[in-house]
Amino acid sequence: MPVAVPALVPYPRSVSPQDGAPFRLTPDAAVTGPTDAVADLIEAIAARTGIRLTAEADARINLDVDGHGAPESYRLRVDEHAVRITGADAAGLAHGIRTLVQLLAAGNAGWTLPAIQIEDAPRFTHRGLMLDVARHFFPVEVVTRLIDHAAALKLNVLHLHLSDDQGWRLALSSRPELVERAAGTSVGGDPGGHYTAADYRAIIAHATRRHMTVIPEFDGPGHTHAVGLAYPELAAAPTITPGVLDAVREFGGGTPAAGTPYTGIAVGFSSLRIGTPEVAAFLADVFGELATMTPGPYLHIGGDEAHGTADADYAAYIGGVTRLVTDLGKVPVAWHEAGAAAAPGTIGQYWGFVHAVTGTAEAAETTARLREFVRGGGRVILSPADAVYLDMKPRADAPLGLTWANGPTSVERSYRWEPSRAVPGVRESDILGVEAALWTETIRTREDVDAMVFPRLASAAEIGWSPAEAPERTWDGFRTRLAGLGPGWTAAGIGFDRSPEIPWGEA
Ligand code: TNX
Repeated sequence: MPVAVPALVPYPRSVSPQDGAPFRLTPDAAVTGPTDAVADLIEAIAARTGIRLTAEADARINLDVDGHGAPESYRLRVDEHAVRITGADAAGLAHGIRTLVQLLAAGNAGWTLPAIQIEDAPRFTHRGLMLDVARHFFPVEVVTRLIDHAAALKLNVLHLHLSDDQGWRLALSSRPELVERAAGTSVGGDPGGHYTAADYRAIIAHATRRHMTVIPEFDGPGHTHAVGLAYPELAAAPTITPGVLDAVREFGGGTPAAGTPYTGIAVGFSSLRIGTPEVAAFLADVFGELATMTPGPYLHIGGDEAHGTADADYAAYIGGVTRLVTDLGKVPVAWHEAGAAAAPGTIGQYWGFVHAVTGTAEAAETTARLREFVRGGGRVILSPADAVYLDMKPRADAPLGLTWANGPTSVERSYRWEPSRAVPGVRESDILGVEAALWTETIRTREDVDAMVFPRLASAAEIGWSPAEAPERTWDGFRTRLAGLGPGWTAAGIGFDRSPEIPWGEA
């Protein structure tokens, strides 16, 4: 009997269940194809089922790459006798393998795959996850594991937020004092940490194996208190706004003071001393070295919440840094505030709300800024905070997380939004993609990361990958399919949030 709707997330472009018996996965099935993909499939199937296939020319599971179709697309066919996955490229083949793993079902006949034909391709080019390693630091193993689980949902970008008021997290040989003096602590006085150049290479190598691009971010001109610990002459005195005092009252951590590590969670008080030759030399060193260390096309320059920077200085900074990055041969990415000042071609990252983009003066300004990126030939990454900020509490009584983005973000809210309707005047073709973000003010451990990222990352994954209009693209359809991912997540040791919105069953 054909399976009605298989538990696939993100849902593929076209799924055709076939009549006919399922494929029984037995240890003698064997697999053939490109070496990396064969190894990937063997590992993924072993992790899920305990069955370790062998690589043999005469195999019943065939993998190949044929160069036909959109980037990252694939075709998958299963019948009683054989499985074939054909990728347009190596990334497409890897996505097909992830789909195959989601199709595996355990029953009386052991592990089987339903007879099925799937044709699939992503809706958006950019499907990302941002991890803030500045508010709390996470070691390489946590990051590589997250890469694996994000790639399983067909994400293809890892954005690392590598610096903030609380710490600088990447060693640079041009500026060794940054990690010597500004990486020792995290929010709440927790231990800090940093990546060596070798660690950074290891993260990139792992991401590359998973067909993911790493985008590193050095945030400025705000979010730079830590820079002043290493180089006092580069930092302006903290600007203590009423908003900063409110945050100090609500969350503690003390008032930021120059030269002292900051362990609270207020934002918007720090600024580089723009216009000085020292700052210009610093930025040239930092972005120059980062460009050399990073094989991917993008460098993120931050640009958010610079409340301690005068408008003219802010514009000068954004213009200068985005030109610097462009001259280094990379494409700059910036938070949406930077729109009016960024060099042509800069990608804008939107972090406003899904539903608050009309009406207020601030919303109108944000919209105008996003259009500026597009006018300059850049595109837009959508990270609406009340849908894809994974640091928002999943429920009011959840132990971890913040609530500023319009209260808690349920799984349903993380799923119910449509990119092409998020920002007036930003059309489908202006959108590079979707990126979920895990800020880590309240997130301290790998277990915390799991509990906040899963299951809501799956919503962002489906919104970034799946076609907008499909019968399965409903909240009810999604929550049922999402429940089907539970057993695989449990087998992989992911401590996901067992949200009561999802019919998890025994998984
Ligand atoms: C806003 S969104 C920030 C971050 C915080 C986050 C907490 C954005 C570009 N900036 O500095 O960590 O809220 O949710």
